Amino acid sequence: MLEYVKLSSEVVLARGEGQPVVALESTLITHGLPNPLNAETALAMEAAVRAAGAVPATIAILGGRLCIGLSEEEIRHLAASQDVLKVSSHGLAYALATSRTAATTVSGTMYASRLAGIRYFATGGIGGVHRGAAITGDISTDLLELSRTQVAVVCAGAKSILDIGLTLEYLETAGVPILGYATREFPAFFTPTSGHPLEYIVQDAHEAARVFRAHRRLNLPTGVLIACPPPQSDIDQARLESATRQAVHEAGQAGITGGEVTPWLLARVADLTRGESLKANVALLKNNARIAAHIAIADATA
Ligand code: PSU
Ligand code: MN
Repeated sequence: MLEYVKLSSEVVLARGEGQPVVALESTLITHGLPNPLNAETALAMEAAVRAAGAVPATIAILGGRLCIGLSEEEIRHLAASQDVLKVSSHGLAYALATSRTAATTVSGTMYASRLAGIRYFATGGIGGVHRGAAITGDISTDLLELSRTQVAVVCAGAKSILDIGLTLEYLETAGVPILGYATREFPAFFTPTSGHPLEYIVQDAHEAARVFRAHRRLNLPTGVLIACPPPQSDIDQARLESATRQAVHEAGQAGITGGEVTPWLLARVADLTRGESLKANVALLKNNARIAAHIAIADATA
């Protein structure tokens, strides 16, 4: 393994025993959720992976090392840290070469997972084409990484801070298969419905694993997106939509750009909904972690 990469002892052990590993990202800890909910959620995701019988590997850059698997202490420390760099695939080399502490986004975590030979990765929502991208040009590197890195990403679709239609068009052009996990519709993070139908539907973990195995056997270079509807929540959709519109408008007014856009919108929507969005967020993160573990196990035992 590269000099930059450090595997946790749990991950090393899992590899030796051929136990499936599920990668988890760290940007949702440092830039997606407030403290201390972020640490509790990250640990709950790890617990969900373990309860299903797989081994979690939360990925982050600590002291210039790409850590594949963090200890509870490292997660709590990261969760309480200020000024952590948010790195997508384009920031990995910089963060490592300059010995930074950094959280990896979906794209950064996908790349790291592939490097470490981890096939499945669970997150909340992927980045995508932002509303108003025709003017701002804001398209997440997550989409580019999905187009070129062969990792299965288990998510609840994309948040409505994004233009979901354009995000799906991008993925379609890029050749990224999207599997609806027991759903016929692309989920929109807080809600199982987005109005966008899916063509490829899998009924369970075994079917999802079979598709990703076939994808690998065919040597298709892209990732595969596995879209899971969020668990039921009583979140008020109309209120959420108006909060999202307001947040997107305010971000434009405030001149927020680049990597700050997504964290800014997430925090603003949480504020505007008085934290109502956070409960649903945590529930779907745990759900996705559990499902990713089930698929990884089905894949390993097929
Ligand atoms: N969407 C969410 N919560 C998140 C993110 C996205 O609902 O925490 C994070 C993920 O780490 C994702 C990143 O990879 O934001 C995308 O950032 P950007 O739009 O700057 O590429
Ligand atoms: Mn962006």
